[in-house]
Formats: sequence, C-alpha cells, structure tokens
Amino acid sequence: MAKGDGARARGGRGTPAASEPEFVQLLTPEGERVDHPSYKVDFTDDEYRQLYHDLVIVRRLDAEATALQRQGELGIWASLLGQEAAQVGSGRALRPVDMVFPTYREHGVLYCRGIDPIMPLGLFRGVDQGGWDPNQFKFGMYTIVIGAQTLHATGYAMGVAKDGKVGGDDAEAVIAYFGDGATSQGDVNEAFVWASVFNAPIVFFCQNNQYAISEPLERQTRVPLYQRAAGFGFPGVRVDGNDVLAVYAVTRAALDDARQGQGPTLIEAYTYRMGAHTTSDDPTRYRIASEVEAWQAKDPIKRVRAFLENHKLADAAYFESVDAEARDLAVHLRERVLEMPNPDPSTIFDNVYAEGSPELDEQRAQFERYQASFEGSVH
Ligand SMILES: Cc1ncc(C[n+]2csc(CCOP(=O)(O)OP(=O)(O)O)c2C)c(N)n1
Ligand SMILES: [Mg+2]
Repeated sequence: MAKGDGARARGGRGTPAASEPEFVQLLTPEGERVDHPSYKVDFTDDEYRQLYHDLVIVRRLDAEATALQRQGELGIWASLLGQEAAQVGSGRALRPVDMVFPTYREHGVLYCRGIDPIMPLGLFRGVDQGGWDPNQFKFGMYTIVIGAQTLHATGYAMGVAKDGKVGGDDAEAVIAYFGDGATSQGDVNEAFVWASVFNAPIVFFCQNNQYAISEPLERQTRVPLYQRAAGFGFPGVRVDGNDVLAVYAVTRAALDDARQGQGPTLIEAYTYRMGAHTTSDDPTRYRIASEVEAWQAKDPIKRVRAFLENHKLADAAYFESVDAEARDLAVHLRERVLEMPNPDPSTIFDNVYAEGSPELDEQRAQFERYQASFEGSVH
C-alpha cells in the first residue's frame, strides 16, 4: 500500500541519549505532524486511514488472543500491546520481495505480510509446532530462542549478497526483529559482526520495549542501544516506536540502503510493552502503575486517530466501521481457534528430521506402546 518515501542523509542520524531520549518523530503523541530533516513520508489520505485501520485490527486480534489464553484456549500468548506502531510501521515499509525473521511477538508484522493471523495460534495452542514455509510468506518461523533469528537472518542476507541479488530498487532486503534484552545475547553481537564485515543487506530492528521480562533496560546497557551499531561499523538510528509514520520512514530508508548495497542498519524503535511479557507474567511485581500510565499517554493508535480527526480525514462513521471490522475479524479468529483439531500425539515425531532416523523410529514405537497402554482405561 503506502507509497510514502523515506529519505535520510546517511551518517547524520540519531542523537545521544538523555533522560528523555531524542529520536526521529513525525507524529507527536498529540497527533501533530512534525518535520524531520532526514526523514519524511508523503502518504495519501487513504494511506493514512489504512495505517490507522491496521493498527486497530492488530490490537484487536492481539486482545482476542489474550482473552483466548485467559479462557484456557491457548497455552500462552505474547502480547504486542503498545508495540503496534513499531510493527505496522516497519511491516508496511517492507516490499514484497523482502525477507522477515521474527521473534515470537511479531503478530503485527505477520499481519502486514498478508498472512492469516491464525497461523501462529496453532503454536500457542500447542496443536502444531509453529511451522510454515518461510519462503512462501517471506516470513521466517517464530523464534523463541532469544536472538537466534538474527544469526539466521544474517546468514540469509549474506546468501542474498552471494547470489548477486543486491543493488537496485527491486533487490531483496532482510529484516531481523529482536528485543532490548536480546542485545545482550552473544548471537546478536555475532550477527552484528558478520553483517558488518560482509556488508550484508540487513536491517536489525530492535523493539526496545524497556523490559526483558522483569529486567529493565538499565540492566542491559549503559549506552542507548542504537549507539552500539557504531562499534560494529554500521549506522544506528533511534525512532519513536509509537509513531507509525516515523517508523515507516526510518525502516523504508534502512531497507532501501540495504537493498542498494550499503549494508546493515540498526534501528532502535523506542516503545513500551504496555501489557505483561506474556500471559504467564505478572508485571505488577516489577514496575509501577505510573510508568504504564505515562506510556498510555503516548499510545500509538490515539495519536493517529487525533491526526485523522484534526485534519478531517476520517469521521465517526469511519472509526465505527474499523471497530466493527476488527470485532468481526476477532470473532472469526476465535471460532477458528476453537475448531483447531488436537493432533495425533505421535505427530510430534514427524518433522524432527527430513529423512527420519532408526533411533527416532524406536522412540516413536515406544511412545505408541505407552499411549496404547491407556486404551480401555477410564482416565
Ligand atoms: C536464549 C534464551 N535465553 C532465555 C530465554 C527466556 N526468555 C524468554 S523471553 C526473554 C526476554 C526477552 O526480552 P527482549 O529481548 O527484550 O524481548 P521482549 O520479550 O521484551 O519483546 C527471556 C530471557 C529464551 N527464550 N532464550
Ligand atoms: Mg524487551
């Protein structure tokens, strides 16, 4: 959809951290458009409305998944509440040819790829192993191992370069998502080294949501995360992660740099995880309510709505229609989750190896004998 063009002067990006961090911003929390010397967007009215639409749908589907978990229909859920702009902004900045390597929280990016939101729910319901064909959707599998996907993404991006697919407007770029906590992982730092020295066509997209479960950002770093990139030899930029316009512009520019052969960029999307880490977590044990309230005032959806209202780009009927569509999609998602069949227990062995193995066959046989021992039992 969106055809807004991001633009920037390479090298002159980002500003040092202060207590109130500075970042690229194009839409204030009050919904006012502001200019930035290096980044801009030029959306049509329809495209602005479409971004609002996406943010609302993504939040509503996420809320439905949280509710499904609370009702025992999912084993666990990792909510993206508060991170909608970071995900929709970057997800819409991708071109169809680009390849995504997500964590376990990129439901908004997945939606922007045009993927059915039911897809990851089998994983969280425990009825499948979360597999899909990454090449079909240009979207890798959800990765629970913190930071691992940055290495997979870097290897993939190096492959893109080796295939000679870098250079030109229609070349392929790669984006790897990860969190603030992941920046402390060896994998992520190794990925930065390899991507840098091989000039890989990759964007490292860090959603700094201020916490790694209960660990706050100050336990991960003494410098702003985006500044880490300088030590690895590529540019870093911090963007207001609750501003969908700025995220779009910054990501589009970094992707285009990558596809044109200018190597990696680290984007730090400065945002906040408004909900719990997952449904297994109780954030009241490690953070205070006033912090959450301060971030609610910077809500990514409210500011786009204020912008649309102030500029008379949308009326009450439009907002109602988006809410109604979101509700319908959520109801539909719920119905389909409840219909997901339980798998035959032995399917757990199916995809361990492409060709199987005698040892695995023995384990399967043993497991099937064990299962059969319950036949006729009332328990
Ligand atoms: C290698 C590894 N270590 C520990 C964990 C347990 N774990 C799951 S989520 C998480 C925190 C991740 O924080 P962050 O990278 O900031 O991502 P967020 O969940 O905040 O989006 C940890 C430590 C894991 N999944 N993998
Ligand atoms: Mg985090």
